Amino acid sequence: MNSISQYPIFPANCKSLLCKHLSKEVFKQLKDIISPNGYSLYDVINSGIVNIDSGIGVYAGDSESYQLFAPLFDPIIEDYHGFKASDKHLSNLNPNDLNASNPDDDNQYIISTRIRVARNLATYPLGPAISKNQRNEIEKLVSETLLSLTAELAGSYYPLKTMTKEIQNQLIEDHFLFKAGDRFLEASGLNRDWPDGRGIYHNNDKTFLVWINEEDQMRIISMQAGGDIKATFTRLSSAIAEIEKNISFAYSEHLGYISSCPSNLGTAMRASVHIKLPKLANNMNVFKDITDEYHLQIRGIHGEHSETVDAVFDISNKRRLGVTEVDCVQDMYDGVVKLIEIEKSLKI
Ligand code: ADP
Ligand code: ILO
Repeated sequence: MNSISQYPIFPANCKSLLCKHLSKEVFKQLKDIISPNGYSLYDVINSGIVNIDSGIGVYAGDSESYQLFAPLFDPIIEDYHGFKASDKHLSNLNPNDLNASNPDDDNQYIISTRIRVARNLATYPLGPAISKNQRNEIEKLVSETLLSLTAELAGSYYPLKTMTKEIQNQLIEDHFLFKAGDRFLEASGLNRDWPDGRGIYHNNDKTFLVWINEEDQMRIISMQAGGDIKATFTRLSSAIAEIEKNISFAYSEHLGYISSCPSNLGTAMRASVHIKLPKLANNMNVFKDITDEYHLQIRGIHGEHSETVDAVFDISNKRRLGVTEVDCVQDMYDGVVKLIEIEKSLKI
């Protein structure tokens, strides 16, 4: 079992929510707590200690971690999501409630749309605290469930262990597969026994994909070329409903869908477009004002912590907890409509 007895020293330039909210008092209060799955304060904070440039810096090992280490998690959750310990989360995955006709019918700006949710199983600890056997059991249960899907969702499962390096690299390059060796996940314990128990399921068209046992036990993804955000959401919503017939997801009335990183709690949804905005790229202040107003995040096109290429950006919702899934997609849609309008109006 990992433990920590000394209050960690953070460098002066540390900006993570961990160093902001781990006071000496909170440290003292939590340092000897161990969750039912053997997860300690050391495990919660190690990623943020090893990676001083973390934005958040903490991971949960099980649903119980969020209660047991609440004096640290609650202020981090409130800071990131603006969601208080007394608030309740609500879910709405009904595509009929989404108001989103294609904002880019002639395909001038939006290259592709992707919407994903994270899911973990109700009856297992989260990835950072899971055993190798448990991880393998999850791989079996989830892949068997996916292989029973029909029609548009029907596809094949590809375990990482037996995948050639060439196929793996091509899937990463094409934005379908997770990368290996993420240093934030490494320090949280999420990469133990890699690549055992990990893999990807996808349908023939690669419009419906599921990552198994990466940061969360499932990342359920719907994606397609162009800007039909509603069609992408509709596919995701029906896939989730099909999977849920066989698998119970970890969910709490307060925090919604339980994820290993507190940034994904609630809807666990990231709805994004890859969008080409060369003029806004020259006017980053205007760009950032719009993304702030519409609660959006800007990423590079090779995933989190990557840089942009040729003025193509990954634009996604930032809010995930205390808002519904429909709200998340609507945030992204409304912001993208505004970005396209301003891009069209700019001279250079
Ligand atoms: P996540 O979305 O699961 O939090 P990442 O930001 O690392 O994680 O993105 C995972 C992969 O999905 C990356 O390869 C990224 O380029 C790809 N991706 C994200 N949004 C889109 C999109 N709208 N179109 C195509 N690929 C996308
Ligand atoms: N632990 C990293 C990443 C946080 C958000 N991203 C996720 C969930 N993949 C950090 O604190 O910067």
